[in-house]
Amino acid sequence: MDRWAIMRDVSESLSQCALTHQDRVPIDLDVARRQHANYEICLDRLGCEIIRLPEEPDMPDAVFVEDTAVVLDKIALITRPGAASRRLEIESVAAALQPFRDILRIESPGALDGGDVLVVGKDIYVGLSSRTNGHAMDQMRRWLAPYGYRVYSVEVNGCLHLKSAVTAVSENTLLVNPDWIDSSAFDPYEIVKVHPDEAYGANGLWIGKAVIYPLAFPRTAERLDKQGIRIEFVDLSELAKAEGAVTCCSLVFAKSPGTGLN
Ligand code: CIR
Repeated sequence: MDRWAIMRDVSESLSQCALTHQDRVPIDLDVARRQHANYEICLDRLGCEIIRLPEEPDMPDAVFVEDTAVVLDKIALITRPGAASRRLEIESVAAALQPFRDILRIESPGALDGGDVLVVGKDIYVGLSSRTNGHAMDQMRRWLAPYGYRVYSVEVNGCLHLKSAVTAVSENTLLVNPDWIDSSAFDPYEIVKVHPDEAYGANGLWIGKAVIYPLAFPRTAERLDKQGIRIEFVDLSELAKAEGAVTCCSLVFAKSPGTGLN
């Protein structure tokens, strides 16, 4: 097991989650919990030791731990989520990260959701979205420069987060929905575009040997397969109704900083 993965159990209040681009539809909590458990098994299979935080019954979106922190080699940046309803989620995640990384924090008036942060090596792309603002990006640029990171901004339109529109699926390949971002920002990388019928298909979780990817997007999965990318399928249909995707449900980071593991 060479990575940690912080996860949090699904909240019983999930059906009261924040929604921005989707209509509210009934969520089957039992199915959501089962799917979440299968996702955990998948992480375990890919070499992640799970740190499971207890359910937060009064925080509907707390299962989406990705939004509360950005974990880098030496430091963890605790976010200040753009939705005020989510700001109580951060302290327990900060406490869980404390033993492993030095902690930095986004400060007001900065607002940042981890879902808006794409880290590719030393390049950090920050989505300017309804949840993340320029103040947060400026703070990141200032604080992360001494660690050798370059921080770039990317406008996000039409979806919740930058990582709804682009994720890394290998060291040099990005999976992109070009309708929601200007993909020329990512010219140095090989680009795989989502199938036009699968707008939400740009979110995959790359963990070394494989990409954890939703069953819901078979045509995009075919494109990844053609690129030689190994896929571990998961069904996250219930969490998708809460506008969640694959990356949002965990914070994955290397146990030994500096080993270059993503
Ligand atoms: C929210 O609106 O904050 C949640 N319902 C969904 C958050 C999904 N997080 C992510 O994509 N990183």
